[in-house]
Amino acid sequence: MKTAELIEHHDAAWREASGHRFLGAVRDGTLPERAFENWLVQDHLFVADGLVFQSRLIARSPRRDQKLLIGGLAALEDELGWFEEQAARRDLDLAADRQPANEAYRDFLMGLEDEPYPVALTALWALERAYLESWRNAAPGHGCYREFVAHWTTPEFAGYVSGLESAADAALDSAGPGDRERAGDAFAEIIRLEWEFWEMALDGDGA
Ligand code: HMH
Repeated sequence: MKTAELIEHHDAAWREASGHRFLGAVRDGTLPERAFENWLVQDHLFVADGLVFQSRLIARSPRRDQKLLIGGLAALEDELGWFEEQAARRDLDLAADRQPANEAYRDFLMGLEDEPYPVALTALWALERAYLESWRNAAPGHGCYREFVAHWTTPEFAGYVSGLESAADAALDSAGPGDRERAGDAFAEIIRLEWEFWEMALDGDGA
């Protein structure tokens, strides 16, 4: 299955994750600030873990994907800086522990290191695409959330996600049926973890 078919095949779960009520609350302004800040601190940890995952993926990527993935890695490092600025502005302590859903997500990403490249790349595409789609569903965002929504829905980010889509399609094209099936399983798991991550942000801090 190729990337577009994966989304179609998991349509209901895809829409539940990328249309989670957290995002509706960002859009209409009913999201408690504490829930947003809880999410911000946890997502900073997630991005730090993502940077490790992506670094290791680059080490085994084919020549044709190096530029794309290295560009994405540099963007993740920028993103960490951006989270740090936002946290400083809001006086948030970033030295928090991972909440269980975040820990489970990290464990899954680390486990992908033992999976074939097309499987891990499909997972990377899926998590970035889900993130883009989620923030699009929160657009334009209410009040103080607007700048965040704008930040995660830029044309540059959308361009990166379509680059990942082409790369994942190329990798899946040359993969055997077993690897394709594992890529489908990884996609389903990413969608589940994305849903749990939003859920965690709402539950995790008294919201
Ligand atoms: C939970 N998924 C989550 N956080 C992110 N920052 C991304 C995806 C995109 O990097």
